[in-house]
Amino acid sequence: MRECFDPNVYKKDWQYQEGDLTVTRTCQWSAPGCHQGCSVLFYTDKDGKLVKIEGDPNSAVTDGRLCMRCLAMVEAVYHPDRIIHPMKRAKEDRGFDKWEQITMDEAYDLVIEMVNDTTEKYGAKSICTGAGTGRNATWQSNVLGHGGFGTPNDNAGLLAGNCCYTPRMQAMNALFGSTFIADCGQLNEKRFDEPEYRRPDLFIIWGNNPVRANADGFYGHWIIDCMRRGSELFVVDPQVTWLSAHAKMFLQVRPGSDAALALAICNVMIEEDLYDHEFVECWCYGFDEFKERVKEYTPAMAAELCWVSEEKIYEAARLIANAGVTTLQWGVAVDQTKWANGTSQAIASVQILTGNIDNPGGFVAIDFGYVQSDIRENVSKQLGPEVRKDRLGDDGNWGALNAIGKGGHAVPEAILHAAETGEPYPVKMLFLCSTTAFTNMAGQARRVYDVYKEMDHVVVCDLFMTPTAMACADLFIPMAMSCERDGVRGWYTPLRSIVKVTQTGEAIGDEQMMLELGKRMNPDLFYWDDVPEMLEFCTNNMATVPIEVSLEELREKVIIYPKFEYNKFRTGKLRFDGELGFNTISGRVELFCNMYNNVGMDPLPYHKEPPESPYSTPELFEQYPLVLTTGRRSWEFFHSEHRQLKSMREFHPDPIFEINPADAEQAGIKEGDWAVLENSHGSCKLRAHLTDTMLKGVVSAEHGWWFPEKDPEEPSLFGLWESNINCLTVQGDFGPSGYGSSYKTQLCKVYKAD
Ligand SMILES: Nc1nc2c(c(=O)[nH]1)N[C@H]1C(S)=C(S)[C@@H](COP(=O)(O)OP(=O)(O)OC[C@H]3O[C@@H](n4cnc5c(=O)[nH]c(N)nc54)[C@H](O)[C@@H]3O)O[C@H]1N2
Ligand SMILES: Nc1nc2c(c(=O)[nH]1)N[C@H]1C(S)=C(S)[C@@H](COP(=O)(O)OP(=O)(O)OC[C@H]3O[C@@H](n4cnc5c(=O)[nH]c(N)nc54)[C@H](O)[C@@H]3O)O[C@H]1N2
Ligand SMILES: [Mo]
Repeated sequence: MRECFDPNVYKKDWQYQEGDLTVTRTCQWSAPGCHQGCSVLFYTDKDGKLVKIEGDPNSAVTDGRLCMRCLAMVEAVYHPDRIIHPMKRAKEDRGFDKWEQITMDEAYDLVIEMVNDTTEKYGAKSICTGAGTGRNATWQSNVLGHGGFGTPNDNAGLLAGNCCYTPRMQAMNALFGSTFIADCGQLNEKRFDEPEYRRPDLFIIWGNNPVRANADGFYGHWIIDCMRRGSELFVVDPQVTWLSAHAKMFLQVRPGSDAALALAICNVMIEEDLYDHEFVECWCYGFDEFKERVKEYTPAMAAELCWVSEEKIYEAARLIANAGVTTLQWGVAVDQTKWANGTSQAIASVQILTGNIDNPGGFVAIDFGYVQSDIRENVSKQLGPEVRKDRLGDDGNWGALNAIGKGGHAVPEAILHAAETGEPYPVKMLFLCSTTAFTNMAGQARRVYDVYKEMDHVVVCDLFMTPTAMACADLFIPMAMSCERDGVRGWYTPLRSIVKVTQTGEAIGDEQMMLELGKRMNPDLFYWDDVPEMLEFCTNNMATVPIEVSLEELREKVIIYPKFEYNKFRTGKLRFDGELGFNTISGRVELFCNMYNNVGMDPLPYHKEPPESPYSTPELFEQYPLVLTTGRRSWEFFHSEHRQLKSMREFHPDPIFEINPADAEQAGIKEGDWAVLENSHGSCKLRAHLTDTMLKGVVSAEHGWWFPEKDPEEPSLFGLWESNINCLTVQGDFGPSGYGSSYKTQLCKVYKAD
């Protein structure tokens, strides 16, 4: 490892003094929200107040780097808008700023009262818990719901078609039997000095902007570390990104056409005999059927659909096939189309044909190391199958993979349907941790808002008063920032400590709240004395990463790397039975997918047009002549968060949409104009940013916008409806699997606002 900083200043002890300040080496996860878990130095003063945060140069994970949101942490922690005491409100005052501060004990009693009331009237399953994306808050409310409230129903964040990572994860599960990620050397502490490691020659970056998003445990700058060592990039995106500007080749595609492009690339790789014969013949299943299928996807056909040239598709296939070691880094754009399954399968197939599977620098199978999932599993085991009984979405009406429970949670659309119709039973109480549904997560904001308003009881556990909490919460429980909670970070490897260094008001960590409420409701199950004891139990009982470690040891070591191995399919380490090969039905990588076939889905990858597109609905396209993709991430915000931070709003004051200058001219829009984006589902208002980086015919609009500075009460709700792009998206139009939704494949028109 390099040491270009002063080791006398940046020490390796987990905690040390620097003048009057105590420095703690640990990781920052959430709150505020993020997927990463960057290694940080928290500086606290004599009174235990956080005064500064820096990146930890002694971390092999992030090497001292931090993003702008993390650098502004002190501003977030001590923000005057933060809610730091529990508050309740009468049901008739929903939507109005009429809160009454209560004690934490009163808050717990109130939750129990609400749970009992709902259970007596309708049964516990009428309670739904909700958690958002991969913050350090995805499991606690689920576990509490299952083990404390006694409901099988989680997932009331209502992400349409579970279209975040679930489709890709499921494709990997069905095709490979494990989860795979790009190997940037991050799985070993020695990184590039690990003798077995070699960097990829080519990254395939598909529908993803990892340097901004650092999504799903994958730190984007790992790619840059590889680029510095010679890796090249192939990027597929409708917009020029920093990475695509540095790419060997960039294909600027129409949103929603990715599967056609991937299958055409496969077509050329097979036609020109450029695929890896050893891998395909020895380790893949269903090549002949796959080969037949991709014959339909000629470069000429794909070129027309994707809005790229035929030559470029040939060139892409040759580049990928001849590159040497290639790896795949894909993003949520793959999931955010109705046909997410076929698309994930198609893109994964490109990688499979290169044969770079579980090899150094390739697409590698990882131990999930997902502490949260393991806790859930452990609780479920103790509760037995009863807790799953009658879960919403298990009745077979919500897509083929949901029908066999592959989603792992209640199905968002089934929850929504139950709440709207009372079928098969009503939904009457929501317990929400880390999600704002109609502000940001759900696809059809107004519809979800209507449903939430009708609930008997709503509890929101959050940091700030959000539009969702203001609209419908009866009880608000104030949650802790990352630096205010002890925890364990496990999302892939390595394992990282999360150390509490300060406390603000009565703010409480999600796990502590879960434990305290759990103890009151089901003490046999929530038997741990305190959070550290519970976390130690969890860490030492992870199904996926066998590490025995005390919390104290983890705290002192800061980061622990479990041993990582390559080529596990060649040594019998991927399959449940220890045989060679992959953990799939055939034991091979399935180009023809048996699991899909067994549940009545198309076993082969395919392209279908989005439900609304220039080709599937040409008449609608006349009315709404632009393709709309939404929610590309920005540096300053994590979803609906960070809008109250001055330092972020200085860089990014307003919601924007990006549009090619030629399209803007046609619509009579100039740089900075407020404009209305409208389609058959609804409309909202954003500011135009004219940029040549955007593919002509496509607009890209931001998501998650509300305005903490505006009137908090109904009907404004912090200006929620002004710029809410999820007024233009849908909920309930998922693909055959039950996954996928059109967040990134809508149509719209654009005109200047008054
Ligand atoms: N700063 C920040 N980081 C985040 C988040 C955040 O809100 N803010 N959110 C987190 C979450 S939950 C997630 S899921 C991840 C997502 O992170 P990413 O996977 O990077 O997702 P996006 O930024 O939505 O889109 C990435 C790229 O896809 C392109 N794109 C849009 N439509 C299409 C399409 O149809 N096809 C193709 N090929 N490309 C398309 C966009 O132009 C963009 O450059 O980020 C996580 N990280
Ligand atoms: N149009 C469009 N919509 C999208 C997307 C898109 O690309 N386009 N992306 C979708 C995707 S991929 C996702 S994953 C969803 C994400 O949607 P969500 O995960 O629901 O994100 P938020 O709406 O920001 O709500 C998160 C709330 O949790 C709070 N919070 C932060 N950290 C913690 C914590 O540790 N504990 C607790 N209890 N609370 C915390 C925050 O203050 C915030 O109010 O959005 C989806 N919505
Ligand atoms: Mo996401």
